[in-house]
Amino acid sequence: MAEGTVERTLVLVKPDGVRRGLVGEIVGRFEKKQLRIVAAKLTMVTTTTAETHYAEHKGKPFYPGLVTHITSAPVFALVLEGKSAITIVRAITGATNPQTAAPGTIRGDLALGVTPNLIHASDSPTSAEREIALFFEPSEFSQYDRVGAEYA
Ligand code: IDP
Ligand code: MG
Repeated sequence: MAEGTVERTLVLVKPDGVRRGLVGEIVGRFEKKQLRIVAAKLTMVTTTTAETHYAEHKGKPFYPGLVTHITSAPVFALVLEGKSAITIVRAITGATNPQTAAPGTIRGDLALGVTPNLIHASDSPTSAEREIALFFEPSEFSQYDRVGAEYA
């Protein structure tokens, strides 16, 4: 089986996750998978940033509620790095609708509502690059070796 290439992906623990006290639970699942946290912060998303971040959804019925939700309280933003990180993080996150997301995934285990579905995770290398640049400056990144770095 081919080893994946090292990727970076943006994760946002959405306001529902922060307000429910699930930052540790969510980040912990990614840490245990041996992905490396290379940047992280608690931050308010401005309406301008929300509209840029979710531009692909503009015009959809759920878009106004999505922008309202993501700007309603802080998000915990982090960049995770590892082999095939984008695909792995999406798999651990689970399907968009928590009511059909598989048990064992974060949304499947912990969420019920569709807009408040706990997490944003980049869906492609192009999205990841754009989204990481929207939330983080280059100076906010750290470099270090994880224990078990040979796998990650
Ligand atoms: P994703 O977060 O799994 O990538 P997207 O289709 O990119 O899902 O949608 C972005 C976000 O918009 C979702 O995470 C969810 O919060 C919200 N959303 C998507 N579809 C619906 C819907 O049908 N009703 C309400 N909210 C939705
Ligand atoms: Mg998406």
